[in-house]
Amino acid sequence: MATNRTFTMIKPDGVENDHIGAILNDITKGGFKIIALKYTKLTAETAGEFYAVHKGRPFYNDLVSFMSSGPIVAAILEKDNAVEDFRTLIGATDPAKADAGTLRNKYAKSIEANTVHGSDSDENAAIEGNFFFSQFERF
Ligand code: FUP
Repeated sequence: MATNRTFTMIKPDGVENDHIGAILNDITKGGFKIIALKYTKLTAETAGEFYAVHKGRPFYNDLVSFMSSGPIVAAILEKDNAVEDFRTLIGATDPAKADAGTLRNKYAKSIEANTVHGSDSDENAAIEGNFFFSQFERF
């Protein structure tokens, strides 16, 4: 059954390039409700934990360095079929392959600095939301 929640991050490049407002606007225009929102920063340790599934991949160390290089914005989003619809809104992992109009097509510069994270399953959406937000912040 499709969940009604997903988790997202605006990555350090999106924050550094002043795209927070535009991206949140695109997200709400896309029909998603922002139900939790936080401006924060990952450490190398917490970034490593968040991306533990990629440990051992050739890009893992660079990914952890990049994700802890500056502030990020974390959010929980609500919409029918949220996980799948948000993956459609953000586009392919490699922005060069992302469809026109998707967030990565509009704002991202490289596969590593691809501006926006979106959970890939209902299970991971719950795990990732819990990683950033306490029970009092999640509603
Ligand atoms: P996605 O689900 O689209 O965010 O992509 P993945 O879960 O496959 O990858 C997570 C992150 O690892 C990407 F957002 C960027 C980084 N990555 C690379 O830097 N190089 C790669 O070849 C693949 C992923």
